[in-house]
Amino acid sequence: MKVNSTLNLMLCSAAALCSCAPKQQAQQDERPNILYIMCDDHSYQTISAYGSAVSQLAPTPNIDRLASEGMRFDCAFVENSLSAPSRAACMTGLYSHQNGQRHLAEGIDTTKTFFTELLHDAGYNTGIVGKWHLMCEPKGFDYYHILDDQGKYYHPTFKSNDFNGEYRQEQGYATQLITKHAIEFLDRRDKKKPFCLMVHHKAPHRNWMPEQKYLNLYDSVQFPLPETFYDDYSTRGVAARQQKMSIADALEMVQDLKVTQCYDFTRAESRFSYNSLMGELGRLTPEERAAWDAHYSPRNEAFIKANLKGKALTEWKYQEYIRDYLRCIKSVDDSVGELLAYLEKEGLLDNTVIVYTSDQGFWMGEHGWFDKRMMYEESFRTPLLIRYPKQIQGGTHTDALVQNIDFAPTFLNLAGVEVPAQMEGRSLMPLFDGSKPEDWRTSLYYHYYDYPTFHLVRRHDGVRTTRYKLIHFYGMGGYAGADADMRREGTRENRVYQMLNAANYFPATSPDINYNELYDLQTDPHELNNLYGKPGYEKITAELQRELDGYRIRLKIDEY
Ligand code: SGN
Ligand code: CA
Repeated sequence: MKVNSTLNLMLCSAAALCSCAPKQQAQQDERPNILYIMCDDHSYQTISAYGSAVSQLAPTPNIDRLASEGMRFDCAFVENSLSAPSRAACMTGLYSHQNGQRHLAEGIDTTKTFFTELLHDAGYNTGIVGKWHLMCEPKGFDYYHILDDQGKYYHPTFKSNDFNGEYRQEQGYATQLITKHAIEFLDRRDKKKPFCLMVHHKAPHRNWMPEQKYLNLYDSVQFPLPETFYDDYSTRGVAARQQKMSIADALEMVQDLKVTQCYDFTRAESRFSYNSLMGELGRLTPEERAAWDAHYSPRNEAFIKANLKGKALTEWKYQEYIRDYLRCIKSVDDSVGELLAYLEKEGLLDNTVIVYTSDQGFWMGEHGWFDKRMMYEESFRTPLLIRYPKQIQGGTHTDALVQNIDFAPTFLNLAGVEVPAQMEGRSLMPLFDGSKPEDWRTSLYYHYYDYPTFHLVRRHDGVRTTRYKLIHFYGMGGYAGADADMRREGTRENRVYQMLNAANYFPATSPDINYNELYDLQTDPHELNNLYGKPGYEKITAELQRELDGYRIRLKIDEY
């Protein structure tokens, strides 16, 4: 049994000793509440508590409060850097190949237990609002109010048990609506029970459409380029060179950068991008559309007049990409502020474990990229902040290696519920006091499967220790690299593949690959210098290979 059996007792006696706010005393069951806030694609580089130069120019004071009053995890990672796989790992505590959600368009194995089912059975009042993105009904929730697939920024459609499970369009901006529904859940919850509420923001997912009031925010700020912006991938294999994530080429002028004039209908991708933005703009009210045009039209006209080329053009794209992204983050930061204010007002702040995280990392121009998927740091690593004053001292941080499979065991542990033996993750509670148990893990396993699809990131798996990273890129190129699910007609994956193929998305030649990369994160934190096969690295390579093979055998990995 992985659970701390004295926990309930400890919490009950701690609660009995402290002088709580009147409203809090009304909660008879003193087990901690859980508020899990997860944004979609929020990079740690854009949270000011993590200290990057970009974030200092666009601070996130409310999210930072969770760090100054809680713990900042500096080595938090995902096991597969993609939305649905990450969410499936969070719900089940299992790696992708175990929970069935290896690809974006694949369905999770619904026979697997979700931690919310166990919390619910143990007497928790459970809710989820926002992006769900799994192709099954929310399991283990008293209440759900979830977006349709990726969801829309403006006037999105939600499915809810408030609407008898039907979809309805609502008026408003996604981040605000999700916050509103989260607070409604808290207001209406069964106050005799502890709650577990998952708030899953859509923002700041592509195509980064800011809230109206923030359209002009950061207009005059020039954001510094990341050191690796002009990476030439010279020490790396084909996967780093043949992706479609570059700001220079893959970021779409219309959909992503909102320059409506810059379509090129001879390119199927540009047609798609144009239609996509027009669809989004078609959702705006006339007033919102006027505010939108008042911001983007003069900017676009100036851009067209400037006729930028080469680096100047790429850097313009970077600035505009990052401005829109950070504007979306501003609304998310407001949302965190509202939720904290609500908990404070209700006297719930001390007995609620508040988690802030993302479904994966995101490139803010590092290596010249946007999106994620790769095992390189900015995609593999996620922000993670936990505030729980009963056990965590404010302003602390940890470098323990943690992963999204750890959430399910942590929440069960906090609730005093036994953690099922098959869950792969490990409760983070032993880290809360700032120490690290002797037997804490010394490496992490990662596996990305989603090829051939959007962004063309090749399949790879690997291990990361506190200092080194070994990555193995593998698989046949092009459609030959598709697995059975992708090939089966009628599957969502196959439809995605067919659509991309029709848009000439795949390069004429995509070689079959089978190669490794090795990085020393201490001497080369930006992962520019692949050391694999270099003299002097034989011993560490063999050690990491043994570690990787150990995972593959123990976890019964069936492809690599
Ligand atoms: C969409 C985006 C991609 C993104 C995936 C996955 N394209 O397909 O850029 O990688 O989602 O994102 S878009 O043109 O539709 O915006 S994830 O966060 O759901 O994994
Ligand atoms: Ca995501």
